[in-house]
Amino acid sequence: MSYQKSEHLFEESSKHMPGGVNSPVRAFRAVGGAPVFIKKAKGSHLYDVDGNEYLDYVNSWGPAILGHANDKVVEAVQNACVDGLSFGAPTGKELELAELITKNLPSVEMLRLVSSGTEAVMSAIRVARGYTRRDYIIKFTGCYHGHSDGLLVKAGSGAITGSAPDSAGIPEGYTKTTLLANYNDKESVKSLFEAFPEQIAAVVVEPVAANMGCVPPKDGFLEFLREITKENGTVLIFDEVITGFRMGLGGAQGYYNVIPDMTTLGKIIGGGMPMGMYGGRKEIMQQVAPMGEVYQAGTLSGNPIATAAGITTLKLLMEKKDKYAKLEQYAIQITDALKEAFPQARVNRAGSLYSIFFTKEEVVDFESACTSDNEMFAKYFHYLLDHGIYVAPSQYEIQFLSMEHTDEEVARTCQIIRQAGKDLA
Ligand code: KE4
Repeated sequence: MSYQKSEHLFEESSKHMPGGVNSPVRAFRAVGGAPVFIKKAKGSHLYDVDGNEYLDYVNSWGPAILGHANDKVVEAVQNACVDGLSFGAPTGKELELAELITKNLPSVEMLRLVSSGTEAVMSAIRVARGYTRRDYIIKFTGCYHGHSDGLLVKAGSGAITGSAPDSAGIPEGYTKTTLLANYNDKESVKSLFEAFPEQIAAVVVEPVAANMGCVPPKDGFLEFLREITKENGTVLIFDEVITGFRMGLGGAQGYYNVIPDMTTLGKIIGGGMPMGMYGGRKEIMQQVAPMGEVYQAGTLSGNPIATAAGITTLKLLMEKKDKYAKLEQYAIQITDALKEAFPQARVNRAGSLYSIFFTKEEVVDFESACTSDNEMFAKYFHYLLDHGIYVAPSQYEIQFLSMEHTDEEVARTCQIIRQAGKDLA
């Protein structure tokens, strides 16, 4: 494969944008080499500027669950554009999208649309603090909830592979009310509630940790979080920016049947356009301005183009709901191939979410995830890329399937993975 044009674009982009990218994980820093610059995408395929074609297992980090450039979503966006791009005034599309979200996630009795997952989680935490009149929150080491100041504490995703997990530029005061627990470790949560009685506003958690690689919740962990937060008058926030409409129409809360007080969404509900959502119990959401005293606003919140894409995406997912089982079956096929190819590695899966860790340790939290051999991951990544398979360029991400992947493409992927196991041994 030639990557010449990508390398040139990367060199030029690096003069104008930090790391040549507009989001750190895209820079391939964790795996080395220059990122491939994408020219276009359709269905399950990406096409880079050098004319290389890839089977895509990143899918824009989740939004492209229907496959890229779905004809009906593109048509909905095109039709919306000719009526105006943004009004800064309410539209019926926001109501339609809100109704679709609540229909599939009944715990979201009331919601606010925003423009990113970061904005969604940042806002949800502010509302939980306003509702409880408490300051502390609990997050889990290695979980990532966007880049708002108070949450960039031992964060996952690109915050692991870039600089130290704690970001520069955040005054200590912004994070001293952020308490850290370990994922899948009930005792670490209990001890914080004992140390901060009646002071914890919220527990925010990825119901499947997907930003330290894929780390599923141990049996009973989510149920435990539900109970201890209820006992302490603490708001349980499920950050479903990845799992929402990915693990099924009911998200992770439907998959595991554990119902949070608040939910955040992003990615899929925008169908690839900028979109986020925070919502939950009506008595909590009524705290939000202009109804209540918690302020949050956004020029492009619920804009007519992103809502058009989101509405069409969710309606299509509701029509295709039987295909979620297919996504999970593909993930089982691929993870079986990974286990066969790399018997020394650990492969985690939750629904159709999965990732490989090049470590002999069982990976159940951030500490065990960090025992992975990142150099081996980089070799694996580039082997797949050179064979036309585009997976996440970091050990601490997961793979995303689309409903456009076919039996043949998945079988070919498994064959390449098995060959990688032989060639990289
Ligand atoms: P955005 O602000 O990137 O839309 O969403 C932040 C966010 C919030 N919560 C969870 C669970 C998330 O995974 C994310 C963002 N996910 C990363 C991928 N690990 C986005 C990719 C990137 O940062 O470029």
